[in-house]
Amino acid sequence: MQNDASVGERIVQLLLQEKVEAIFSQGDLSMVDIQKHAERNGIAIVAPRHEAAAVFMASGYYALTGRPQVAMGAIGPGVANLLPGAICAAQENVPVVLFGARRQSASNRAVRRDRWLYAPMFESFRSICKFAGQVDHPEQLDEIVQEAFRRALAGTPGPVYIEYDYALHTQSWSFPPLVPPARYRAPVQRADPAVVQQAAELIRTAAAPVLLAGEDVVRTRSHDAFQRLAHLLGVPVVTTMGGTGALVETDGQFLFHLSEAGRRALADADLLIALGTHFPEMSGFGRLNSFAPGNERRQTIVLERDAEAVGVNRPVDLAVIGHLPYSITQLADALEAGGPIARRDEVAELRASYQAERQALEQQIPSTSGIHPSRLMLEARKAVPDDAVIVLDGGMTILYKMAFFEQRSRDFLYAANFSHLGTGLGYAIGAQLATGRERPVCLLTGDGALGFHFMEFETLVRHKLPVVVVINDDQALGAEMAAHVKHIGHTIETTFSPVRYDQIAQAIGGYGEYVDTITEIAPAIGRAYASGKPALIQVRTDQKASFEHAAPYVLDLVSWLEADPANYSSAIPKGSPQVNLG
Ligand SMILES: Cc1ncc(C[n+]2csc(CCOP(=O)(O)OP(=O)(O)O)c2C)c(N)n1
Repeated sequence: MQNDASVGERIVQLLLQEKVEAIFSQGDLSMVDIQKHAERNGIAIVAPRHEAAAVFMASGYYALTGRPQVAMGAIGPGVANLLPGAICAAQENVPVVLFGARRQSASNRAVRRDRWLYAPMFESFRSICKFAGQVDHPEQLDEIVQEAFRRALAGTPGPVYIEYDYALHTQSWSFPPLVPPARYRAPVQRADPAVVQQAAELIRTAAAPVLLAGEDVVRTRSHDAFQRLAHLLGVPVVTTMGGTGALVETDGQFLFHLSEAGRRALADADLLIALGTHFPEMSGFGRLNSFAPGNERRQTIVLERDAEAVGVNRPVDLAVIGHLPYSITQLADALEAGGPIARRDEVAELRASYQAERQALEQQIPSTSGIHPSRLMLEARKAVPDDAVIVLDGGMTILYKMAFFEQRSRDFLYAANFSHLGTGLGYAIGAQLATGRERPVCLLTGDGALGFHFMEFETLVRHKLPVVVVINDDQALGAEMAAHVKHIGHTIETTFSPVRYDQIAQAIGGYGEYVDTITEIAPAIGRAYASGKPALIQVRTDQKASFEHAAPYVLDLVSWLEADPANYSSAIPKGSPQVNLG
């Protein structure tokens, strides 16, 4: 049966089939028909104040649901502003479906200068997205949207871009019957049982396996399956940064991979079982830094959905290709079917020494005249509910979080590969929308990071999203200061004037408090949650903390700059000006 509809309505029909629940876009004439039909069909429409943040919001929504959402920009500059968000989504392997309105097709190809609301952007998006398609005629629409979802979700996920002639989108066309997603893209696949069996045997014969959980465990919502596997094996568990939350850090098997205990577990391991990770640089590609000792004699199994990602960052011995919720369960089933598994006694001892190490780190927090950011994290941990979604943004703030703010919930959002500052508020908005307003969400952020998209606080207020923002306000780009002090002797453009973000939050309609004593941090965060409003707790911290005392693990994390042979600067003799990394 033919289906007479406008192009905008047809786009919405195609999105509904893909279970899209939110479109992040401002109201605009160039997408008016899409918005009209989206609203009629119960798709939430949430406007960002900057279109890059729309992409971050869609990414946050995906992180909590595993389902791609849509971001759109107004014709011309609105589309241009999507670009940085798209670049970040590509690096974070996030499937966001981007729609960009474009001037009428004839005008697009005309020889003209200085056109209004026009820039050629297709090639820019095509160079960074997994797919980019142009709709010049209604008949092309279905296949382009289908290809966009197919490519966004196949293999390693990523953003896709659909550009459409804006004059077209209000026009009607007689469309063919809708084809359901199951008929135009392959369902997720189970792993080959024979390979799963091989993996189970390798694990059974290993003396000391270690589990490494990556971002895909979290993104595919495989927490239960992973926890079952981890508890079945009773071996140490480390996670990549993006895999934070795969196993809560209160679990007796969790060790931070840069801690002494984590390093010891890795050094002793004869088998690394890596799940849903490409071995990111921040985790030493799975072979450098804490993964280096014993690496040559260690075997590696990967559970991965994308065959193309296997063996790139480090060699592997066995690849189990399949959708993680299936493959992890298949592996756990195969292990269970093989009879009881010998427990490793060292885990309890490693965990005890890990906890002692964390306590020692707390004792080593220097006393500073202002609040040390480490203390901020310890105090925040007391007041942020255990089940809160934790969103992170900033520079040094990241390290303070890792060392002093224990991850007690399964949900953690951070641009772990690209480290794109300014993602935090958008991620938090998407996460809060996806989980509903009852679930606590906390954004821990540097003041620099917050500044990139601070007006999104108004988006929180407009949509009554009770995110609690906690600012590590050192009035600086803290992470940049050490290099400046060391290299220049002073800092250039790394500090900010004092800003009362709490008062701005109040003026926008949220809850705000300014805190400059340690004992007030936790009560203020408690009051923020009790307010039920979007809230902002501004904690004034010591500016010098970031460069006078190195944050825990900072040297390990930056050591990748020197450790990777692919980084040719390490071939230049140390001390020469070119390699002064600050
Ligand atoms: C969009 C973007 N711009 C610049 C950087 C480089 N950068 C990394 S950390 C950092 C400082 C961040 O400052 P802040 O958010 O205040 O956190 P702090 O280091 O003080 O904890 C900068 C500028 C980046 N990662 N992303």
